[in-house]
Amino acid sequence: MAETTPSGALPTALVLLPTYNERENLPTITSLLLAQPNVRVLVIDDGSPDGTGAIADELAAASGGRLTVMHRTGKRGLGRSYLDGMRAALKTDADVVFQMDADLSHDPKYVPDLVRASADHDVVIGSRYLQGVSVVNWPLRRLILSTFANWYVRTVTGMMVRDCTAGFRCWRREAIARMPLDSITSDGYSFQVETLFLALDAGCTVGEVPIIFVERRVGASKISGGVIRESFFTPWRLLLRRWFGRRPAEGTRYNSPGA
Ligand SMILES: Nc1nc2c(ncn2[C@@H]2O[C@H](COP(=O)(O)OP(=O)(O)O)[C@@H](O)[C@H]2O)c(=O)[nH]1
Ligand SMILES: [Mg+2]
Repeated sequence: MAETTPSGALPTALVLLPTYNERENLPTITSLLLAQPNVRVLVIDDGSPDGTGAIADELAAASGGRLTVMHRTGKRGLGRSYLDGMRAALKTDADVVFQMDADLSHDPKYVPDLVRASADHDVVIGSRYLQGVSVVNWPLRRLILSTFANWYVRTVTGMMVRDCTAGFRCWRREAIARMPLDSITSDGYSFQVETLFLALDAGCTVGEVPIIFVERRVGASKISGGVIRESFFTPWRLLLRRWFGRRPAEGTRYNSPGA
């Protein structure tokens, strides 16, 4: 990471890594992440039946404190996991906080690119749709679904972001502190859309850097019909809340920025 913080130090990154049945992928992705200086990892496991949580504990024990594990016991969900992870991240001194899939679709080699771009933006998206379509190994059906979803979200909400449903993101911790985390209800792709929408409403600047997304080689996708249905209604729900919901006062901070 070439860029430095105002104090001259390298920015520290905390990577939030939600897992559900990722036992084959977790050791590889965490070793690639921890090979980078100034990167720490928080695995957020939802009681994976395949024992991912126990593997995460073993990796944590061997990490010298750079990898920690949150074992969630509440209702399962990607959005809920990220919200718990973001609340935990606010209590750390990390400069930036990553959202990232654990199935190696988001290559850790892009982490420095996103950190660098975070010098100019509150939120940086690892984007699949900046230079045409950079997705490898997706069936045509999935590609059409994702491209349509992005067009749909952009058209309804007016957000000028190429990849609104991307799950690879780098937030300045300070930007998360401005988010109304308790008001976020959606899961899956809608969670990505809702957080982006609220970040823009909170005055955050958003940048995108290109990545090549590679579909997982091992394990199974957890995308469900319910998640796709939710994506259809979410943009409208967000607009209605913006038009008719209670507006936060100028400069509202929802969360303490932490340590
Ligand atoms: N903690 C947690 N992680 C999840 C859940 N569902 C999916 N994930 C993780 O979220 C990431 C993306 O999920 P994936 O199934 O690959 O979604 P896809 O890439 O859209 O097909 C992976 O790291 C999954 O293990 C969940 O309910 N809880
Ligand atoms: Mg995946």
